[in-house]
Amino acid sequence: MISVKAEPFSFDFEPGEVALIVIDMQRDFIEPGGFGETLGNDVSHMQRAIAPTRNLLALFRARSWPVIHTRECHLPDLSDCPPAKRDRGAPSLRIGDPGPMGRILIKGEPGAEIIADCTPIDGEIIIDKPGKGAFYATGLGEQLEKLGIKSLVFAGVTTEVCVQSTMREANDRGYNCLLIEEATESYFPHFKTAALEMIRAQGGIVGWTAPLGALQDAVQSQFEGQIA
Ligand code: TIU
Repeated sequence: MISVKAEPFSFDFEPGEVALIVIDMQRDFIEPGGFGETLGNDVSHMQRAIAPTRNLLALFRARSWPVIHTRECHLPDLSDCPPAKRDRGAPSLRIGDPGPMGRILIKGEPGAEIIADCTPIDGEIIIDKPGKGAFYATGLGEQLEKLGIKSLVFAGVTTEVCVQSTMREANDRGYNCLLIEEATESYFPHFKTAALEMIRAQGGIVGWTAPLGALQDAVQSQFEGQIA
């Protein structure tokens, strides 16, 4: 058992039963000209999450623990995009429209790809999802069951939208969920702060949060002196 100094209390997990889920670290959310910017957001906020997420990926890869990447995107014919999602508001470009990184939020287009710093490596799972939550209309639940996962560590963007939605879905399915505080970002810093508080309030009503260093320390002390 590994015990992480987390909030609201220790996050304990078995090494063979943990997976990392990196939510939507895609060019469409992180780089100018993508979906995030078409909605009117300042995408520069996302930069802060990149290095911590890369370090978190390194930690899981060093131990050969499962890593899952998600991508919010839609089929080219938009058959999996509800009109209510595409038609809402007044974005500068809508889902499926051509933009500087190809069609906005469409599978296979450059904008839907994961940023270079977080590129999946062989053996890692990629889940394409049409919704904000990664369990909706995907095979994620079956994949986690097959792997015997009980605890999930989360990173990615944005904190209060796809990360929190997926944590809530996972929590309802019985997973213990830990969000790494520096490895997630919002376009609105005060929403990130509020989302972290919401997650761990009421005795961990949705899950736990911890700094990356707390997870690194816990893993290191567990395996100290052992051969990887
Ligand atoms: N707009 C926003 O904050 N987020 C999303 O639309 N998707 C994700 O969070 N990935």
